[in-house]
Amino acid sequence: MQFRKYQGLGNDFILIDARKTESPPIHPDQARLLCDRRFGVGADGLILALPPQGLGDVRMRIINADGSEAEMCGNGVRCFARFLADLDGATPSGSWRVETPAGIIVPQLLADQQVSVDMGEPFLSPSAIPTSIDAGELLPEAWLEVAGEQLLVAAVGMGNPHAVVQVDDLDLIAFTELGSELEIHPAFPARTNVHFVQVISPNQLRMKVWERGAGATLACGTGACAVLVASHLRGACAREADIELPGGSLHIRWDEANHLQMIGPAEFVFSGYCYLEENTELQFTKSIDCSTDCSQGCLDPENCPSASARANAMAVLDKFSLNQLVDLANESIEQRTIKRIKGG
Ligand code: ZDP
Repeated sequence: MQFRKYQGLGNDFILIDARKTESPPIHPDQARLLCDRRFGVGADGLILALPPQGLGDVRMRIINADGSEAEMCGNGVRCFARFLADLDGATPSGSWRVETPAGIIVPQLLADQQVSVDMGEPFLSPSAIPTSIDAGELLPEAWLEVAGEQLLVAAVGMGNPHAVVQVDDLDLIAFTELGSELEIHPAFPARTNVHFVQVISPNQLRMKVWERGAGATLACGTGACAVLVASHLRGACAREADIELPGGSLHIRWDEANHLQMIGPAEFVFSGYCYLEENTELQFTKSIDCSTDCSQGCLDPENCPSASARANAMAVLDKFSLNQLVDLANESIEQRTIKRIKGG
């Protein structure tokens, strides 16, 4: 199977073109293996291009490094646009209507490897995020105990869930402990992406990302949008800001139509081929049940499971006399084991 690797601000993805296939050619376990940085290709997630099911040009599925599925992926959708352009050439408008579980998202190619994306509207209703935190006056927000600390956590949905925590100094927080615990906090039933934000000025924010299903990553596009929304509603920044992430900067604007507009880079890294071992699930759907599938004749004589079972049975029959076989059938496993231990 051929794949191409892309990255946006160091948030990296394996992309696979499956637009000509009916069903996804990859199982989540295989995606996890491919994303592994030591046993696989290495990536924060794997993205499949699939045939559209609705009004879009193409459909995108995102599998996190841990094999879980995400509804949306901001850096991923920029990489997705670059991937489609590299495979097919850009469309005249340089944009595509991409179907995602979070709705139709429209990336557009710009100069200098940049891509802008209409990321749609933010979700602020608790059930849509989803979170059990109550919808406050402006946004769902609550003090939660996380790794022994009290954190004021805001919840924002961008198709996928985000928790936003404002801090005075990003360099002084227990990032890994807080991120990993907040990811699985019961207030977020579908788990959550976690972001810590430090306000530098009304048009400049710094953030650190702990991604659901991927851990610490260098950037998160949906997360940067969620951070801008939460920070603006908290009165900490304007409707438009540069957001500095460990992997570089994203420009985010919350426009008059309530849509988030994101601009950032997406770059090709390398392409390759991989051979995927069949996993249990795929093997299971392919395995033959002789008693039903082979009524018209053996479907796979080379690997017929009942042929080897028959051969074993014949070998046993050849080895024993009829009387020995009757004894064998009448002995319990326990008796046979005792006999074997005693060397009988
Ligand atoms: O929601 C999730 O499970 C995320 N891990 C999906 C990936 C989000 C991403 N970092 C982004 O840029 O939006 C790719």
